Amino acid sequence: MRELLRTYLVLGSVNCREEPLRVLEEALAGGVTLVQFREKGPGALSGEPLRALAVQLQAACRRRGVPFLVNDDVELALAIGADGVHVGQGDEAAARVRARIGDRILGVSAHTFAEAEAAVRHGADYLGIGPIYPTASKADAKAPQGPEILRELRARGIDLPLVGIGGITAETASDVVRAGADGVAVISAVTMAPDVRESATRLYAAVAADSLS
Ligand code: 3NM
Repeated sequence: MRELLRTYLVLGSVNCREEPLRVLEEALAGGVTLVQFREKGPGALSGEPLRALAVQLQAACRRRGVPFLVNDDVELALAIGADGVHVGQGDEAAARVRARIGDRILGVSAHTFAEAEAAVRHGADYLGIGPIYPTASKADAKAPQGPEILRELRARGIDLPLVGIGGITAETASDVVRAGADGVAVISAVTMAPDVRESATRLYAAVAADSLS
């Protein structure tokens, strides 16, 4: 799990300047290690177009052997046979999701030690910790916490794989990993980059350099 979290791409059609499949394929070619389909925000797809996009993106991940997770929508994840689900604090409670998805990957967003501790007890495989830096990709994001939150969680005994999220770029990825994350989850640093493939490669290299040291 820790290696899968190194370069974690979160995306939906709303986050892409061009065809989401093309953006994803470029990002996969650049070295993305895990993908979460998160179709949220203004203009988000629903119904059959949502499912069709999920299936298309999942197929691209399969071709590369990269696990494909679905944000929030357990029904959709089960219907298409996704590799896992990521839920926030407001989504269906983690323990219930775990019961429904069996041994598929379960990721949970946590913003405090108490939330992290509860998610561990409820059977999460990894935690998404954020926002680390200010983000424009999530309308209801909480206040940025800096990499310090990761240090605090590690110091207080959270051993589960952790990924930092929120405003992270290739320039700041090192700080996030050095603070205790196994990897970084990003939307805009990759999906909005002028060169998607190159941005994924740079992100992967930044995380890998610190993971080995
Ligand atoms: N969750 P970007 S921040 C999806 O804090 C998401 O839990 C967050 O996008 C959290 O890399 C965030 O463009 C948005 O900042 C991340």
